[in-house]
Amino acid sequence: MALLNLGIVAHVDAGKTSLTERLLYEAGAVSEPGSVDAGTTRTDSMDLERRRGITIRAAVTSITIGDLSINLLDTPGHPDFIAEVERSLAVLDAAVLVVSSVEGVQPQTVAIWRALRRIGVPTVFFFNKVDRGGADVDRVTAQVRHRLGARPVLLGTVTGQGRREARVHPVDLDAEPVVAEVAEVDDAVAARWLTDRPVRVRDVRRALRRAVRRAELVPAVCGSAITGAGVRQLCDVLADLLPYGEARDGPPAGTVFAVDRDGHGRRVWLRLWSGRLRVRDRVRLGDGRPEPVTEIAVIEPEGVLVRRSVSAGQIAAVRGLPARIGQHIGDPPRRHAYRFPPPTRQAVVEPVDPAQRLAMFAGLAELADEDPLVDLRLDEQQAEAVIRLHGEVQKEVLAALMEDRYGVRVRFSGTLTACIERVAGTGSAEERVRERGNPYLAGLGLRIEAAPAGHGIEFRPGIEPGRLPPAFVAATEEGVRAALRQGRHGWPVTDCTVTMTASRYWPRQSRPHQKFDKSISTVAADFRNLAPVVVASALRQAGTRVCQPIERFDVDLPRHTVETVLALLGRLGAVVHDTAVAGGYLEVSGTLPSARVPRVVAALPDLTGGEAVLTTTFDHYAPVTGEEPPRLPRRGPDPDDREAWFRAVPR
Ligand SMILES: Nc1nc2c(ncn2[C@@H]2O[C@H](COP(=O)(O)OP(=O)(O)OP(=O)(O)O)[C@@H](O)[C@H]2O)c(=O)[nH]1
Ligand SMILES: [Mg+2]
Repeated sequence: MALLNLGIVAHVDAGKTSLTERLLYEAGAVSEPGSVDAGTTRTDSMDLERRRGITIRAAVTSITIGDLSINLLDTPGHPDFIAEVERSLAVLDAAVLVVSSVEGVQPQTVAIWRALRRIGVPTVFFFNKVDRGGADVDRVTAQVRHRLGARPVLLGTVTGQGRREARVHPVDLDAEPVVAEVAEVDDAVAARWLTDRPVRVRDVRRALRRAVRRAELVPAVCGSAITGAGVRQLCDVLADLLPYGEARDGPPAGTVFAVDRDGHGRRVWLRLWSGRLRVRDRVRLGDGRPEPVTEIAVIEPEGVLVRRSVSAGQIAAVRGLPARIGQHIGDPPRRHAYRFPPPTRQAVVEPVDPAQRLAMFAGLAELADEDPLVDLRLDEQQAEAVIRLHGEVQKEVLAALMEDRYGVRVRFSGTLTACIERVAGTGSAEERVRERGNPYLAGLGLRIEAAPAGHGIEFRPGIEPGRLPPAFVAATEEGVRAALRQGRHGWPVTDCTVTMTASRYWPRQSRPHQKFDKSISTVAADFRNLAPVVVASALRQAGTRVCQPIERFDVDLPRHTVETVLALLGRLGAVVHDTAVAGGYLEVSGTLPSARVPRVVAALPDLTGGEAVLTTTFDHYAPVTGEEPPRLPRRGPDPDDREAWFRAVPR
């Protein structure tokens, strides 16, 4: 059976979860559509999602339409959870972008549309909420054309718009407006149409399919996720016009896009691109040791069912693999990664009751495993948890999760702008085994070099394979990554390549008549603990530069306020790139350090009588010039004092 992995994506509250529920009902998977407002949907299954009526985690369900099996991925719309959407897009075959026909194109619609285009995901629009007062399908069609630069092909018309009785009527593929749109991108259809010869439905369908796959045209359906109007038609379009995921032969290749826990423990969710993965197969992730798959559950219309294997194209929840989000099995197809904006704020999490410190860390460690944004920083003396944030809702959600799941009440202190450190030059360092007070049974050399912006951290074993047991290479990488979470100025270091240039270990040994003896044999911890010492001196040599997030801003200013507002922006370090006059307003756009945004937001209402609206989005990181945003105190031993490190982390 053909299989389609379909994402449902949109701005917050556009109706993704309601539409997912309605599709389940339409396909006969549930006998009654669940409701977001009553907390009875299948995909908003976390307590917190049901209480708040918002989606926090992407969730998969499955339906069958004719010969086509569809995995539906319902995603969150709130910008605080954009990272979750980013992870989901990486494993999809196609997407439905839901746009409310009342609110129209919203900021997150634009962000998600750009991501879909960049990754090349074939898309269908669903113009939702035609049953609500204020709905205007023509307006939203024009908006997606102008604001998104998309070419929608509207395949339905609506009657009774804005009322509960609104109905949607299909438009035939050989109808004039459809053919006109398709003729724009298909020469064969254009040739017949322009010479007034009849255009056959099957030719239009073929041309339309091709244009959807190439993302030249976007089929659009209108309707209501609540009354079900237009949803049947959406199903037809999905089955008829979208390209199915191809199932390729070959060795298994997959991408891990989520991690969660159920009553039986930890599961990793992966999409298999090619081959087949069976229970008891041993799988290697990165440079680690091969680990056996102990259980496979595949998403099927009846639910998540335990199976002996998962095959190419499918999504499965797998137990046994210590995989992290974003890791790959085998060699997956290269997709254009799209980076949504990184979190630009950070805060320290503390337990309200100091006695719950350990319980808090245990809980946060699990949440960090499920959400890579929860950035836990620990050291021996003073445990502290720092999380990177997109916004206030994310904070609330984390606090509620900690209380619901682990019974720990937490509070946040000191929300700060999250800067990064970039490596300035090149630095090398080496620690030899048992020399100069090195207490660990390991020798290690590392070279750190600057890499282009956006590169992230790349670790290269750099030595011939087999020279060092894989477990020691993995432990070194772990130690390197942990050390880079705090650079010389206390910010995470990124955009660099770290190469292992030397290594030495003592093989497993035992004394006569005894078992393995750790005191005379190297263990993984020796490499994990030595790595930060070598990183610290290599970084000292390379040098780092603190960079702060810079936002792009847009603001419309009433004419009489222009002078005072521009003066304020200038004082706060803004750079104006563009201005345009529109009506009585001056549209101003430019860039501004994130750290200054709150001050502009606070001052605008008074300066403009509440008339100006400022929108900002992350743009890039730039070296701090002038006043550095406040930073968290650096934790752990002084990076320039090796002995202090050796004392702090004894062997
Ligand atoms: N009248 C009407 N209301 C709708 C429709 N679709 C969704 N709603 C309502 O809009 C609100 C948001 O719907 P959801 O389905 O939770 O939207 P969502 O896109 O999943 O929201 P997030 O996951 O939080 O981003 C709920 O109160 C729904 O009942 C529709 O077609 N018509
Ligand atoms: Mg939702």
